[in-house]
Amino acid sequence: MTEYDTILVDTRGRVGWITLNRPEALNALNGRLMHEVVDVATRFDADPGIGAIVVTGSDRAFAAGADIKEMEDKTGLDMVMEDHFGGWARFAALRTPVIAAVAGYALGGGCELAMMCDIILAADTARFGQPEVNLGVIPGMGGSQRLVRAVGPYKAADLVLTGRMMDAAEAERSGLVSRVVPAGDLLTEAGAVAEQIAAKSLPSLYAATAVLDAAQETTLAEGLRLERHVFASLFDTEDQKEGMAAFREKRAAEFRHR
Ligand code: CO8
Repeated sequence: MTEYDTILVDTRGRVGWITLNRPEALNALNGRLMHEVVDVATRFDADPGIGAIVVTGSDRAFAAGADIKEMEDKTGLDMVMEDHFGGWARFAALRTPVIAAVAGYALGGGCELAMMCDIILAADTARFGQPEVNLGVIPGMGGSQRLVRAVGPYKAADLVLTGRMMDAAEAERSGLVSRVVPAGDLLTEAGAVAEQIAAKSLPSLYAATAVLDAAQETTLAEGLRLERHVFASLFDTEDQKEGMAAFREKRAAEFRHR
């Protein structure tokens, strides 16, 4: 596999692991890291041998935001022309389920990266925030939009306008975090959840992430129509026949596509 400078990459069974690895900058997301994450995530997404992806950081930081030192001297035009956003948009559109395993700081772009994932598992040490207002800017990788959908408009405004951090317990209460676990168990737990997901039929996983994503941006009526179509389409897969036959025969399903 390709060598990467800013991330560590591993495959364990059907789970692809991406570990952000810029310890000198608390895993700040620079352009290189974006390209590397997107490159490997796209490869995992195209590989039928991978049924789930885990993205994690270090004990100290999932990611402390976009790289401020890299951005500092840019113009607005630079941000657009150098496409500082496009890679992350591709990451957010992955069809393979992605789990963010967050310990320590998930701030700014780090919090936004976690919100691009399907499930957020947090260590009890995790701290989430959108501190961009302290830098004279606002969230730029989806924070103002995904956070509102995740925690509601008032909690989101509290975080975006004050720039304060919230701990794992508050993040779980607010609905941002799927589960909180002791820091020492984070990777084991993330691996277990990822393996549980990766054992399912890939077409149903891809269908599920597509309709869940659609729920974030469509009306209820439109979302229900989409769900019905996608639900019906899965009845043309071998895995649906196998899954339902296995239920009737009281045995574990042997999905072909996994
Ligand atoms: N960018 C660059 N370097 C960083 C960043 C960052 N976001 N965060 C930390 N670092 C560096 C520090 O500069 C320091 O480096 P050095 O030792 O060379 O001085 C090293 O990491 C360790 O950091 P600290 O010494 O500051 O560690 P502390 O434990 O004292 O503090 C904090 C930890 C509280 C996390 C602190 O580092 C901090 O406040 N970091 C910045 C958090 C922040 O403001 N994040 C938002 C950034 S803006 C953003 O994310 C916008 C996203 C949209 C961009 C869209 C285009 C890509």
